[in-house]
Amino acid sequence: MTKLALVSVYDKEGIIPFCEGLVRLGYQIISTGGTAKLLAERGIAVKPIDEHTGFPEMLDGRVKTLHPKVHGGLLARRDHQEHMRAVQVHGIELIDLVVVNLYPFQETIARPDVTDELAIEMIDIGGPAMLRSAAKNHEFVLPVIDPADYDRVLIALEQNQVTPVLRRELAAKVFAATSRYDALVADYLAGKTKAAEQEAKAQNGLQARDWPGVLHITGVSKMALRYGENPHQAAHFYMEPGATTATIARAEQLQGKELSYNNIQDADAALAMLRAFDDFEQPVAVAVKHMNPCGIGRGGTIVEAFDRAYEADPVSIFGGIVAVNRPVDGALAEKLANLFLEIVIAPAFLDEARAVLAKKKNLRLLLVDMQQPLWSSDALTWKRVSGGFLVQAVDQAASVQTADWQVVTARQPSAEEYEALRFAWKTVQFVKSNAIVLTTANMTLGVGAGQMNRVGAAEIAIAQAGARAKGSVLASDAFFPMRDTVDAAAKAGVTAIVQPGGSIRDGESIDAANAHGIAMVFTGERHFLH
Ligand code: 93A
Repeated sequence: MTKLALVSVYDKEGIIPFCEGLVRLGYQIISTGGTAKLLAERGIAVKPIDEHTGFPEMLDGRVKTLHPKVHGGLLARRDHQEHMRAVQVHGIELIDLVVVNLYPFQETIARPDVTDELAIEMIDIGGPAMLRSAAKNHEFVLPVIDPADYDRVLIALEQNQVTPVLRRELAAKVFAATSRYDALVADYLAGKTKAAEQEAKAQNGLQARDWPGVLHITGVSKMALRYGENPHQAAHFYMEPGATTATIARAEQLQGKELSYNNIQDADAALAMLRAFDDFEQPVAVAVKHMNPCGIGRGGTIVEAFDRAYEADPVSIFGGIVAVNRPVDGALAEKLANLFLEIVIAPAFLDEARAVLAKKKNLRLLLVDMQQPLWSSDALTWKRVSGGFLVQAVDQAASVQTADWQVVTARQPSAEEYEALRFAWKTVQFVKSNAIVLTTANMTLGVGAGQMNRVGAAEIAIAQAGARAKGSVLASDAFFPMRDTVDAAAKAGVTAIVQPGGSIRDGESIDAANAHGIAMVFTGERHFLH
């Protein structure tokens, strides 16, 4: 039996090749006015909707597809005898696939010349109705709302791979989109136009379907966030289809308030830092504020590691995010519950810990699989700039191989200093540039982040470490342009330094280190983080 596809799209991009593919697969296409006209012009066999329903498109197009021959064909259960008898009696043909995208209400209300009449006319009624019917009956009808899905739907049809999972995903996408559409209409009618316009702008700037071409991601799903970095910024969270439970996108939230935009960013930074210490094969705890580590500790137990992360900076951890690489037990939960924290991330929470933390209703607990890798080896990261995107490979903190390091001073680091330098070098990679950290082998002591000059970052780290700076080591994310940081470190009592090297003035910094009896190593690898 011929399969029927109902195609009615406002945004006609990509529809020609999709329909050509459907025809190749034996579909007969039924279509509404503008879409039918375009398809016919391009030589695609198409039956106009009025011929199919036996009823004209009317009321300026307000009634085109709102007809039992359409909705009966979409909603009838194929495994239901009565349904099948009813469609036969009434001459209703079954529709197998629906391709619809809606009148652009968002874009319309964002137009500077928008009138109320125009906005109201752009409230799509028939389109959402068809999509919802198809999505409800997705077991038998495939609803396609997003042009970004055309290719993979076609491939799935060609290969006979239309799985229940795909059907459900497409159906969920419909209801997510139509509910959002209705919410915008409601906002508009309620006079909340500013919010609606902002939403429209954010959507225009970030259409999921723009992404595949740029970033080779298909099937991205998105979640609306209450707002972005600040309340006046609309925001969404786009989630890659292949994301694993090792990622923030697929972390399981066990309790607490909904994640905010800043929460997601900070949690992601915390998780990346934590996982970077995998090769240390020890319990590690990190505390994060504004995507910088305020304390990182390691120890024989997770409680010891956390105590160190806390002691590193007991002030900044307030309102922060804690990530640990071992299960949270009752003892750690008690400590966490005594603090104000936004999120705790862990590979497991023991029942005793859940009971303790349940009292902190707002505290978000995220369960993350730490057995799987966080990143694939070819993972990309991107940043929006005016007029485009910058895309680059993720800076994946490789295991710290001191064998690759080059000692540039007369004095070699001692074994203990080496261990501390490894810890410091790993840490500094996760601090915003310019970055300087002071650490022992087990904890951070001072973190100087995001300064415009390097010695400024060093001064902050040294001041924070205070008396603890004596006997510590220092790491710098990029080379020293002059000797001032080495001098400041020596004055504070730092005994060893790790930095990439590579400045034309390296000689001056090496001389300074030698003069102060500091052991210094070059890694040859820079880790800017902006
Ligand atoms: O005016 S409607 O709400 N009434 C309808 O019966 C209807 N059927 C399809 N809008 C309707 N549509 C919409 O028309 C679709 O959602 C799609 O956006 C658009 C396609 O129209 P055309 O094929 O004439 O360009």
